[in-house]
Amino acid sequence: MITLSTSDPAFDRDFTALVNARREADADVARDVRIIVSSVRDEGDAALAAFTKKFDRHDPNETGWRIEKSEWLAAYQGLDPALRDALDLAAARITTYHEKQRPQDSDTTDDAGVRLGARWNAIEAAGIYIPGGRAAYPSSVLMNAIPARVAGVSRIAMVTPTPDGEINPLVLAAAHIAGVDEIWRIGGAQAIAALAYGTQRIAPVDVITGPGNAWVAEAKRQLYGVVGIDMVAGPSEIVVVADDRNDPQWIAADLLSQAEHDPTSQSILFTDDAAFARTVADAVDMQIGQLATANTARTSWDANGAIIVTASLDEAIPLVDRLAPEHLQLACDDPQALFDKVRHAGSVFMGRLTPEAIGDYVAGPNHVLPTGRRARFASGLSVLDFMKRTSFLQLDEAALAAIGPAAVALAEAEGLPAHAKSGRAASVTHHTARLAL
Ligand code: HSO
Ligand code: ZN
Repeated sequence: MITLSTSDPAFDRDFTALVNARREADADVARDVRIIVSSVRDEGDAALAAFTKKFDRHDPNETGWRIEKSEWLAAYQGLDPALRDALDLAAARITTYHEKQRPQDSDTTDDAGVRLGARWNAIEAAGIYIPGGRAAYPSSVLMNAIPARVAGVSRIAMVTPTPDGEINPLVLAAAHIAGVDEIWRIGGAQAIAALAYGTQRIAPVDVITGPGNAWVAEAKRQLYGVVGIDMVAGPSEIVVVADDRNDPQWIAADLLSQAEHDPTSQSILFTDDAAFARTVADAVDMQIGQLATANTARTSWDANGAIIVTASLDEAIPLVDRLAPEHLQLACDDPQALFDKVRHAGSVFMGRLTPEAIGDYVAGPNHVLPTGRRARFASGLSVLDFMKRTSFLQLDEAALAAIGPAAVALAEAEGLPAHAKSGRAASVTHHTARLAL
């Protein structure tokens, strides 16, 4: 963990280094993924089975490729009732929030008499990647599948690795609640390739979303264009802006909530009070040892954590914008005043009583958010990621006469005579004359 102060003459240099620090693995992942992707494209299920044997240590030809719906239902019914209620509440709230994202079609006629519009349609099939093992989060099943369902996607195929053949019942229960259609026991780059190209068993999808490790992220990057993707996701991160009238134990827990995700996660505190900064640092050190996730959280906090002391909370905001964090918590009396000045953040948690963890699970907005400064240009997962827009236009004689000549002029200037001829109909007033052309 580093401590910086804006009053330090070296601050700009140190902060710039923090902003530019790379926390994402690149190494040889790209080459490995290219080999996996082309094998699955060329050989289909045979390659998929071989990679699953190698990486997940089970053979889907023996353990089964698909998990049947009866198993999902059994997993749901077997849940502890409190947990089932929690998942149901989360699903209901996420659904309500995302329903408001459904876009409006448009259809207008402008002053020239040209009818112009746009119509939204859902994509046909979505593929959702859910990691296996430790990061097998049922909350991520809800966050990915519900927007697809709300968009009106016809088929949702989920892939999830089952290392050593072991299935996570919570993930199955969440798939049941979210209305997933298929679950395949495959993971890694090979699963992304299978979804993108299709195999003998698995029909291809149109868009792939969901979190994953460096191999999954790289496979999505390589297959973008064959399919649509939500984004290339990196390790989770949180920025907390807090004054000294917060409970330091709470702020420490907020910072650790993201540090425990991954050794490459990042947690940063901005505060206008140096003494409060020290209290929070002590609280983090105290809490960290008590976590079952201590090793991950400690590595993340030691390597990537930061506490930055500013002269005022206002002074923190332009610095936050440079980080463009995935999550931003504004723990102060007037979070709105700060929020008004924020331009780049994936999701903002306002006030002292809105910890980021609530948003991870039950508040409603999506927890799949741009990381690694991508909030400069990207947004969290939404219903729109599972939809696309078709524009349409319709002209009558008067409209064609009004705007056609300009098209002809531009077509001639571009040296495209067929375009000019096509558009020239505008110069004649009777449409039968166009037919005679
Ligand atoms: N904070 C993570 C999502 C998550 N947290 C899932 C808990 N479970 C990335 O936004
Ligand atoms: Zn989280």
